[in-house]
Amino acid sequence: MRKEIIIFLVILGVFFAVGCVDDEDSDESEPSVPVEEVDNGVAAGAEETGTGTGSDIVKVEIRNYRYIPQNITVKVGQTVMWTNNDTVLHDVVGSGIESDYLQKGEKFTYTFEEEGSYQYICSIHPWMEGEVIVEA
Ligand SMILES: [Cu+2]
Repeated sequence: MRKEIIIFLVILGVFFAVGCVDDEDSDESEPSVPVEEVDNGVAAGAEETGTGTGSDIVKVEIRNYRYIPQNITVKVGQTVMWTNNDTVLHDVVGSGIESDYLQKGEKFTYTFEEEGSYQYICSIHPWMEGEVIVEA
């Protein structure tokens, strides 16, 4: 019985020690994260209308298990850039598109050279759907 209590206290101690180390780590690495998020937020906001007119790169944000905007229309030759803003992995797969797994903050770009409707999903969360319509 006493042994169990001692083991429990030791585990508790380790837990707290790890917690302190984690805090120090996150303090050090934090400055780079907010800058990136602000950047992405502004960029995604600028393309909320879902059209790519006036810019060669159209941005799609992945957030809360959704592609935002879910449907976009671009011109032939335009590039779409997806940015994962979730802490879980996502990807962009379908209609010939195949990204790697994207970690938080990672981007994937794809240039559409032919007219058509390109439907895609996240292979990890197949209910996540998006579409790119490419016009001449
Ligand atoms: Cu996903």
